[in-house]
Amino acid sequence: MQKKYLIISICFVLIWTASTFSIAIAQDAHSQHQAHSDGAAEKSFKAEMSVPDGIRQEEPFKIKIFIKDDKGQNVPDFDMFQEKLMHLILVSNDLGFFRHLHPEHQGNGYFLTDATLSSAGDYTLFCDYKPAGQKEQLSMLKLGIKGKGKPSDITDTRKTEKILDDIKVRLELSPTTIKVNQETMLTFDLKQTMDNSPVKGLKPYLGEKGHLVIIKKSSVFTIRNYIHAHAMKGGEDSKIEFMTAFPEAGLYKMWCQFDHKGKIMVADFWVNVQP
Ligand SMILES: [Cu+2]
Repeated sequence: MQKKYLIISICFVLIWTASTFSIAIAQDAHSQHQAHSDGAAEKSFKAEMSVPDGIRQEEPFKIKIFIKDDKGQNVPDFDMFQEKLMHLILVSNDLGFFRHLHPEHQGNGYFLTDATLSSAGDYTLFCDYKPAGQKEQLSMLKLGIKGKGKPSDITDTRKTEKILDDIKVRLELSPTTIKVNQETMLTFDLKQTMDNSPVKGLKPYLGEKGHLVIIKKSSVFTIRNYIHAHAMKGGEDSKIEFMTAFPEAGLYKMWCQFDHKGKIMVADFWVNVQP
């Protein structure tokens, strides 16, 4: 009798863990969307990666990514979202290095991109894709270069201004203290350094005013550490606004990308999320 009870308990824990995990995936991949409830069974997917041996810093190399379904079969077709079939965010584990890449689909679930790493150390890849007719999926991959890396990125949450060429980017938070799970407005206000006038000549980037990736500083990353926010429509031309919530307290780094006269700029800031 006791044994039977134990088995039932274990099954319950497994089911609970599995359902919690799939909810976590859906929330992360759809952090800015309502969960879909089309009644269809949710499929799971995974990304596998192949990179050459002996990657060296500052030397370009190829990243091959294979998207497979839960039966290990290659996924043949993908839906476009934000103008691409795959968005790949490559960061160093100290979050000092950031690249936003768009691997090209070579067919049958095989994607290919070039990449270059700036120094030795460990890196994480957040791979965002949408198998045809399915929800947006997020898979995590890891790679590294052996050896001594650059000194760690300095975590400075007081810095709210950044100069990029002739543009001054100022980060505004509303409310000014970010609390966990609370909707927060993040505004990136762009001014000309020369005369402090609003920046003109912003073009849409990937179909939106700007693109924002946020990753929580962690010793071991999970997909819950990754937030992809969509820029709000309208508002002043020189202000890029995002509404998002942070699922856990802690330190987060954010990278806002925008297109200024054909050049993709990246403004990065640290924020602290209070419990
Ligand atoms: Cu992208």
